[in-house]
Amino acid sequence: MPVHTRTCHICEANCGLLIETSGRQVLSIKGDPDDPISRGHICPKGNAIADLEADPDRLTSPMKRVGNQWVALDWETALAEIGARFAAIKAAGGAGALYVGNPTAHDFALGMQTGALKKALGVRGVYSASTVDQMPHQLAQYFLYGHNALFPIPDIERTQHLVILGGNPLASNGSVWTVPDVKRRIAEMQARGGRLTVIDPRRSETAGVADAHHFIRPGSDPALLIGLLLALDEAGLVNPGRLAPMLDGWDVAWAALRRFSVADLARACGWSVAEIRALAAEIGNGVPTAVYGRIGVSTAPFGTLAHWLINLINIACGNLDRPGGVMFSTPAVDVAGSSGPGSHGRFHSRVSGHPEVMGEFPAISLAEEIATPGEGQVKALVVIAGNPVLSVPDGGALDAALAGLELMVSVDPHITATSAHAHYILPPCAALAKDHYPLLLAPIAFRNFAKFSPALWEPLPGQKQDWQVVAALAQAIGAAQGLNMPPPVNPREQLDRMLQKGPHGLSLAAVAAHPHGLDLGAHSPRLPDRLATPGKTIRCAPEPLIADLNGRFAAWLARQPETGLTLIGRRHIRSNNSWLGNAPRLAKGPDKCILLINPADAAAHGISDGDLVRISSDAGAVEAPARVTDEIMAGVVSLPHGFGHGRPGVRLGVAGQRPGVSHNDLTSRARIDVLSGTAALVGTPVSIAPAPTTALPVATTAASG
Ligand SMILES: Nc1nc2c(c(=O)[nH]1)N[C@H]1C(S)=C(S)[C@@H](COP(=O)(O)OP(=O)(O)OC[C@H]3O[C@@H](n4cnc5c(=O)[nH]c(N)nc54)[C@H](O)[C@@H]3O)O[C@H]1N2
Ligand SMILES: Nc1nc2c(c(=O)[nH]1)N[C@H]1C(S)=C(S)[C@@H](COP(=O)(O)OP(=O)(O)OC[C@H]3O[C@@H](n4cnc5c(=O)[nH]c(N)nc54)[C@H](O)[C@@H]3O)O[C@H]1N2
Ligand code: SF4
Ligand SMILES: [Mo]
Repeated sequence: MPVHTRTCHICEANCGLLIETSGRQVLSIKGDPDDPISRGHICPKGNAIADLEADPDRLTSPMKRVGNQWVALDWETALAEIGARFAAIKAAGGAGALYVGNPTAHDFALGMQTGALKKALGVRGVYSASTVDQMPHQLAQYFLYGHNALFPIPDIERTQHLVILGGNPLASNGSVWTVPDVKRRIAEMQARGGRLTVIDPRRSETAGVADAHHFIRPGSDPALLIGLLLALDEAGLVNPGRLAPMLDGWDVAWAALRRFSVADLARACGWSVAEIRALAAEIGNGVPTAVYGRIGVSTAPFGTLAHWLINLINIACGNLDRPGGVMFSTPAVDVAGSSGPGSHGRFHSRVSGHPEVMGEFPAISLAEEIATPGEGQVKALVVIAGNPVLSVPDGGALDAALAGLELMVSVDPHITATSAHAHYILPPCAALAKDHYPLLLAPIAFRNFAKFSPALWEPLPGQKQDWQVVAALAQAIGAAQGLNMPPPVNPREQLDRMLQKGPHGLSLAAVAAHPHGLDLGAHSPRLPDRLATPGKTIRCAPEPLIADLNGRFAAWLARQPETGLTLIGRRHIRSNNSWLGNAPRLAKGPDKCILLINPADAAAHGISDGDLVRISSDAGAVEAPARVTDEIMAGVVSLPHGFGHGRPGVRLGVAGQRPGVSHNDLTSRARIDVLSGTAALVGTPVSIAPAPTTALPVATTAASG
């Protein structure tokens, strides 16, 4: 039986797979030992690709909602109707909007079509999963290095000390850091005498293999990070080395930081001054060290400040652009070298005046843009590969708002909590009928690599690949308004051009000649050339960051320590946001939608292990069973996101059997990192109580929006 080499499209790790097939049936999926990057690693989600291909709930033709019935349509009719309805809405003064979800980042061909769709919809700013995710990284990099896509990547193969704040790569398989087989790589680092330090309000799976784990109060990482910088300074350990001539505003940054005292900062993050000094002494001891922060620090009220400070620590210790520290990649397609640097505040959102960031509006502002009458009110929405009702704070408000749209189109294989509101669902074919190239992921990999995986087979008759769906949708919407639309981008040709222009001078054929993947080597120092700032300097004290530090952060610090219970999330190796719950082999096993609660908090609230708990916030209330465990710090509870498939209309047979509740029925649209527009998903103030014994609906949400 044929065995195909492939890259897993599900998460950022990009593991190499060997897929054995018979006809169009998947017989087995294994990790590819000859993939130079993943070396045979696979997680349960990679195997679940077989379930995704065979999912009986996957839609196979365009669907139109008529009353509460779904009616199958052919593509031509669906696209013509959508075009005509959009043109009529536009003519009557309504605005369009576009939300782009996470799987788009894993489909290079799809991402190439969104520009045309923006043009057809007439939108300037888009909404995407980035503002519930990594936008603070991008904004900090835009300020510091002059380009939002200049991601410093931990050099795990050479580092001697990896410090992880707010990331759990053993569950997530790494993020903004393509690092397949991460558990073994951590073990290899430890075997050569290196250390792993994890800073997390939960003793996560990654903390479980760390040499040191410290709890931290949710949302307080900037206090710790400033404390570390001040302690490095006090101990005489600030030594940027060869970076020193590149630093612009270095003294300005330090002057701003020195207004804070380590004692106040320590109190705010729940550490002692001695603990901060001890970690600073380790970070500053001269061995190659990589400080890395991920979603637990990005999706927090001071996400951009946190990433600025992480970069400053790496700079202060000479670990930026140093083997074994954090390094800039040299990918086969150089996104940072061939795209615009990004932007901030060129225009603002209509209702709340949020500044655009990298051409995006905050995802939390979509609901108000739909629900608030007036000129420019969003009346038509296209969602591509997204499930914002479950993924964006205050899903209840978005749920209510979506119901009021005049036209909603979802490009999604499933009827989900979000696409259930659509007037039309345009389903793509399953993943194995699509090409794969890690266009946006290879640039954030721990090593440079390239790998092209052609589709295993053609889409079934009547089905389309995602890029074809979005290209056709853009043409239909544009044509109905009489717009002069550019022809669709041919993904293979475009990728070939990008590879040829890239720093390795490759081509699609040259990459495809290596079906297991092409290793392009470890990262090498790139500064100052790689900087995209006008004078090739690192702008250490960007004015908006200093203002945020002196304003919002200082005010927050003055209020610390705050008491009261707060909520954080978590990921499970068998999940991927909201969209793998229908794979039988991932759904089986113990219930995952469980609230973790510290024994002290459980006792204080009269909650025992296994009890159903009612969790309430300003946004709403949900109920979930409790697990009492000291793996979560006192004062913090943890509930995973991506559940809540019990909402009306959802058609996910397997996920629906244990739908769970949505974390984002508790998160608030009011808690954001103002600079980047990114939602604060961690640290939501909540109260808990044993659930009343009378049967309640699984999820209830405060009516709002
Ligand atoms: N509370 C809380 N909320 C969070 C997070 C958190 O940590 N805590 N994490 C946030 C993060 S990091 C992210 S990235 C967002 C994700 O937010 P979203 O991207 O909005 O949502 P997903 O849950 O990833 O849903 C993806 C959708 O795409 C569909 N889909 C899957 N594969 C394909 C495909 O190949 N093509 C198409 N067209 N559709 C496909 C699925 O059916 C699903 O409906 O969630 C965020 N929300
Ligand atoms: N299995 C699985 N893998 C995934 C996904 C998934 O849903 N499931 N989603 C994918 C996506 S879209 C993304 S963006 C990545 C995310 O990848 P990661 O960033 O590694 O995400 P998490 O596993 O949620 O780890 C975040 C950690 O931050 C901690 N944390 C929470 N609040 C704070 C805080 O205030 N400070 C600190 N220091 N820590 C805090 C949490 O306890 C948690 O352990 O994962 C990707 N991979
Ligand atoms: S770690 Fe990520 S890329 Fe690797 S098999 Fe699992 S889901 Fe796929
Ligand atoms: Mo994400």
